[in-house]
Amino acid sequence: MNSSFGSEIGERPGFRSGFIAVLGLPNSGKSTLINAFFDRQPLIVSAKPQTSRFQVRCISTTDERQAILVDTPGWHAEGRTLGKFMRREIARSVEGTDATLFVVDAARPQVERVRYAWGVLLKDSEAPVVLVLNKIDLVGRGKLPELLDKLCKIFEPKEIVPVSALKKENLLELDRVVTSLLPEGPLLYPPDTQIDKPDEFLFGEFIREQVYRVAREEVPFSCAVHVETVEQGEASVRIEAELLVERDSQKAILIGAAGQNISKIRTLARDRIRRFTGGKVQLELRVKVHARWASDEKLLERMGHSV
Ligand SMILES: Nc1nc2c(ncn2[C@@H]2O[C@H](COP(=O)(O)OP(=O)(O)OP(=O)(O)O)[C@@H](O)[C@H]2O)c(=O)[nH]1
Ligand SMILES: [Mg+2]
Repeated sequence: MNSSFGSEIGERPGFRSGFIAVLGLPNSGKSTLINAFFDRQPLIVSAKPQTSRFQVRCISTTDERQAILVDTPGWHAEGRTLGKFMRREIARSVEGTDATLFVVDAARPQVERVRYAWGVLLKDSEAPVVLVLNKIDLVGRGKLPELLDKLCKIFEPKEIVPVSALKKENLLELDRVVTSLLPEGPLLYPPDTQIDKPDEFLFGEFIREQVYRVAREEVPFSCAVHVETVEQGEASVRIEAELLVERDSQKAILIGAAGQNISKIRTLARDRIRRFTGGKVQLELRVKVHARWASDEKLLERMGHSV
């Protein structure tokens, strides 16, 4: 057993560890589901589809197991360079995984789209698949058995678990299933690690999350955040970031009349970062037009800080 982390966790006989890819259509609640495993919400979430763009490993450690839950962008067949980049991020997550959670929105199951995504994503994977039927809080209890039965027949998953990630319903059962699917093994990350991305990435994502909340029309989808400076103080952090958009008109929307929107984004992002770090946050934002950021693979890779 691995004892290099100087902790008893992970040294017990029967300890389990491994990778769980979390897949599904956009907006099915993948990131919300992973966040529910943590006190501090490491992932960004929004009511709009196509929020997550990168593969992000979140590490949840208990006395019994270390589950590395891999968040992925919602699967979408179309899209230019960014779409291709996102599909590659998903494909990377499926490789070498110990199990897959395929999240389906109970309120909008979209069976045909799920069937297509399932076929494409899992064609080379031998890992067991758990169908997580999420958002059951939005569906009448009477309708649930029929829906579960239907999905079971179509997809024949190893297990099917109805949950509400938002209301934290039935998550203990999901945890039990996840744990049972992990192989016995040592800690793969130090037990206090929660996410395998650097701070710049997290801060950039927390800023981007607020763009989804504040900006209208297509602006959030056309916006990327490039964190230029992170200066860590004793109990504070100073962050400078650029918000990249593709057109002048989007820049105008993002800034808003008399700077209203950007100042709202800044306040919300500062609070979100503060909730995560627990310290003081100084945040400076600039909006810049970069017509081709979404087709600049190198820039996308840098923003995703692939590890
Ligand atoms: N009512 C309800 N809403 C949920 C639940 N889980 C997630 N949501 C909402 O669904 C929306 C999408 O959630 P996300 O976690 O961002 O979904 P995602 O699958 O990560 O989306 P992408 O990253 O765009 O693929 C948000 O508004 C969530 O609050 C749930 O169990 N019940
Ligand atoms: Mg997401």
